[in-house]
Amino acid sequence: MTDPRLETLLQSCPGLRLKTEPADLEHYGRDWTRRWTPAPLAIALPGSVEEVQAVLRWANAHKVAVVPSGGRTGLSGGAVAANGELVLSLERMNKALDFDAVDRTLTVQAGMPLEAVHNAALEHGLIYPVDFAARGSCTIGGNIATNAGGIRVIRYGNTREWIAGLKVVAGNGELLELNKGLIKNSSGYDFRQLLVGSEGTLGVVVEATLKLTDPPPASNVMLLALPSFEVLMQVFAAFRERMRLEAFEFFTDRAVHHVTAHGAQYPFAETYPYYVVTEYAVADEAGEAAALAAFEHCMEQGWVLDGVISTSQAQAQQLWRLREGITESLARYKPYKNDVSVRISAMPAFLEETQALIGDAYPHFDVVWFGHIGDGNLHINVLKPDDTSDAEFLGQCEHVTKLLAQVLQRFHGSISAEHGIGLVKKPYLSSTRDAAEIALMRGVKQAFDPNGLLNPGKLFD
Ligand code: 2HG
Ligand code: ZN
Repeated sequence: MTDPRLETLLQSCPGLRLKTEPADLEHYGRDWTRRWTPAPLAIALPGSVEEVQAVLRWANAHKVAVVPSGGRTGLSGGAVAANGELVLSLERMNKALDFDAVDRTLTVQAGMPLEAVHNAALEHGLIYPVDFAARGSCTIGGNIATNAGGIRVIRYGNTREWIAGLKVVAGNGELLELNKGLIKNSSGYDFRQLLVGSEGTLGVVVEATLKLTDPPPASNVMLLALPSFEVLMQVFAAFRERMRLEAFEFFTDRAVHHVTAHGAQYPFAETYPYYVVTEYAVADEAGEAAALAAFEHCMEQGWVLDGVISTSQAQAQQLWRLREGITESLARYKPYKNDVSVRISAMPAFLEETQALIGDAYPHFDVVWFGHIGDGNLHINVLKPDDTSDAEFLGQCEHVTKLLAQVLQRFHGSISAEHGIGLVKKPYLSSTRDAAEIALMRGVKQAFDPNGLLNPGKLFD
């Protein structure tokens, strides 16, 4: 430990666990973006709320920037520490603290992995319904910081819907207890909701009281093959009208190409241009009949060319893997990611325009489309060809994102549906939020973090 500031940190917070080995600096200094070279000052691993407060008070006294850190599975650079910041990892604060059967809430420390939250809820016969592929590695604190969405938003909404209360250490080290688990609370500004999606720029979430709900009825998973992009929203409407959908996700043949090369099993004899994986409740025979009716209607219309329904849990998982395995299967191509949304009603027109834009912009690049189409959220991953340098590839992709941001602005959409702005989408924030709103955001930041030490450079400068 060479930096003298770290001695003073340990004096302010005796017993604080610190890591300074180069391998640790690299590991904790980056997220899944891999675009920036990690260069944090050190990694602090507090074991209590008091230690988090002590670290932030020390940071204010010494004007050291702090990057709050969960599972670092983010895709927007929100947890990157590339400028001598202190990484504040919540990984040791990973326990369930309290379950209340009457309130149906689970209070957990922020460093608890999402999957552990799922399991803790199930132990009480309930579910925490926000779910996505990174469940094993991401943490609930990070989910809150980005208002994470995922594959069940269509049924349950985003993380924001499930937060009954938060304990947060603000930028100056003060502990805030926000909403305290209340369902009704009309007593002024709801800072709990302000903290959700604030990307670590206003405070460090240290504890969360999560709402739980009843497990869903039994469900089936159906994989559908589609002839074109144009019919996608018609298929969605036909299914949504007839069934209780738990998920409705789409992907393209390029996604299938990569995910099957990565080990996923493909159930059809032929390949098709577009696919949907949908999960729906089948509480009784009527549920199954409705699913078949929707399928048959879509086949008759020519909107669906083929389909398979899961007959076992194992098969349901196999079908899900075709969708959930996509991000991992693309990682080695250093993809440039867009995560955009528009209102569902605007989706058909937006898809048409975006498809033309992307087709023109990247004639030689492998572009993989997938996402949460039922929420109006598209993921567009552009894969870097081996013979194009990182810088050249990034330059081209940034240029196209500028054009995409203009289209989004016209459609009143968002440049970040669920991954956050972080560093990656910072240049495009003004396509989604107008100047007056961004000015207010700066004012809020100033109020919560007067010295500008929490995750500086993320969201806006
Ligand atoms: C998903 O929906 C995640 O699988 C990741 O949001 C999306 O890799 C991506 O672009
Ligand atoms: Zn997603």
